[in-house]
Amino acid sequence: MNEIGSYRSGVVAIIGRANAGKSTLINRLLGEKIAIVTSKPQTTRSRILGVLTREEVQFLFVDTPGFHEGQKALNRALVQLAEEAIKDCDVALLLVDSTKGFSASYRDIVFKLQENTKPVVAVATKIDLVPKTEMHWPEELSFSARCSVSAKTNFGIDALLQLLEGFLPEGPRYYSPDQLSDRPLRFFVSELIREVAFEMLGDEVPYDLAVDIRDFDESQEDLISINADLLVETASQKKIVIGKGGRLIKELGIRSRHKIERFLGSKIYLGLFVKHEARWSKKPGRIKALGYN
Ligand SMILES: Nc1nc2c(ncn2[C@@H]2O[C@H](COP(=O)(O)OP(=O)(O)OP(=O)(O)O)[C@@H](O)[C@H]2O)c(=O)[nH]1
Ligand SMILES: [Mg+2]
Repeated sequence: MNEIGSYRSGVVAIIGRANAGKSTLINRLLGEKIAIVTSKPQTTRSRILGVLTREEVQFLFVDTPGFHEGQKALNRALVQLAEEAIKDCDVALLLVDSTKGFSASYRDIVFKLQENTKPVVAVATKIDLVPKTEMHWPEELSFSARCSVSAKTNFGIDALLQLLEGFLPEGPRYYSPDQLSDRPLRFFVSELIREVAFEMLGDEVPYDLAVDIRDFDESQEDLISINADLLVETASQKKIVIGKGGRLIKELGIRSRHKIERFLGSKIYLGLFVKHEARWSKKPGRIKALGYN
């Protein structure tokens, strides 16, 4: 228990390689879905704030894009987001998928963390998928703490929160207790559509696909009307997303509408339009305008 008046608050950056389980963990920590999750790597494209307010502490969790190679402007921007999150946090969680272990590909992240003077907690994720063996963490990195979690079964989640509380400085309640994130609703809507597209499309198209909410109209009492463009980079990708006789885009629309209605707790109209916009993922200004920042 803290002394009266000594409220704690601070930023906890969640970092790690693509597909390590960062977004699943932030959703579990908050008890609410604020970040989309897919089985494919490089799902997250934004720094997403998730606020967890307790009586004596406010955690400002930041989900980040996974570290990955890739030379497009989009790829570089994503890695930069994760790097900035490391610099701006009070404590960093370094997530490593326990089914994969601490591979050599983590070296770059390790170097960046060593430059940083903030505490780093090593977190082995997805431990429901591995037999109970200790994760091997490299000797050269001295972590402030180590733990194992499963966002699926909830194992280790409360212990992680308790541990993190100890790393947060004294500070004010930055956000009101009912505020979950700093992003507008339309951002979450665009992400839910992207989540469906990621799972429905093969391996190539999702990485060149962006969702641009053109309008979000709440003026009607019992129906929110949303029109969104699905941007793709080539004419052939446009054909794939539309599908034979428009079947794929229709199914994508139905699945997206269900997810968005659950999220908003309201009936919605959803209009989806597939647009060929060459090179959007190579234009830093466009990437930012789409909310990937
Ligand atoms: N079994 C199991 N699967 C998990 C767990 N956490 C995440 N996953 C799965 O791992 C995959 C990747 O999860 P994400 O949360 O999207 O991973 P991420 O690190 O945010 O990925 P990027 O945004 O691409 O960097 C998804 O299929 C999740 O369902 C877990 O605790 N247990
Ligand atoms: Mg993610």
